[in-house]
Amino acid sequence: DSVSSESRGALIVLEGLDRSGKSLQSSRLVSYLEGSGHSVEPWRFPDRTTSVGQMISSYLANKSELDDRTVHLLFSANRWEKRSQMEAKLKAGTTLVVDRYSYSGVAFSSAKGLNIEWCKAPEIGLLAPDLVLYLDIPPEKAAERGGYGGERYEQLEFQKKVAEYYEVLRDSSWKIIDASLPIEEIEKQLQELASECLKECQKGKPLSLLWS
Ligand code: NYM
Ligand code: MG
Repeated sequence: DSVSSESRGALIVLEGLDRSGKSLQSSRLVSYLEGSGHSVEPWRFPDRTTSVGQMISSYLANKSELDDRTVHLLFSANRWEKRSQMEAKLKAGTTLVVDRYSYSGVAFSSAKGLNIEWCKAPEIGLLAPDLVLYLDIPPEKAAERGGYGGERYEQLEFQKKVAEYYEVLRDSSWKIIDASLPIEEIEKQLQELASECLKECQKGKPLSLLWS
């Protein structure tokens, strides 16, 4: 029969170094999409509310020590434990704006010296984003913004390595946004890119899986 299911939501991911402005832009994008009448939710990884997320959070706060590979797998597990819920929401027509995803997982762990292919492996089979918005900022400039929260990884030298791995991961589908631009300018660019993406999903673009 010709009855098509209600159109699905889009999986939109924001990536970038610490202090690149992801969190602010994510929430502004959510407000914009809501205002345009879409069903949309803000998500973030790590999701610190789960028990896995609490282990990650305490590690990031330097309150516990974990082996590098172990914590890598915890970050991945934190996405896996949310996968079915994400899929259900997307299929029900809700767009998810996600602050960090598998690319953070691979870039940060690779920057510690872990093999990049090893880092990608546990991400295989997670939902692939429909849109990756990369907020591009020179590490020095992000560091100048101050307010590094004092968590693990929030150091200039380390962030420089993370930036190199983001560059290895990025493909032609990523949208690279100059995160040094004024906030409103970035906001406008993200709105246009997200709107375009939503249209494609509404037209029936199928959900796909990482890592491809
Ligand atoms: N991070 C984040 C990882 O190392 N691996 C991951 O898979 C994810 C999602 O956690 N410095 C790192 C990047 C950040 C830190 O994230 C906490 P946030 O967005 O600052 O709460
Ligand atoms: Mg941070």
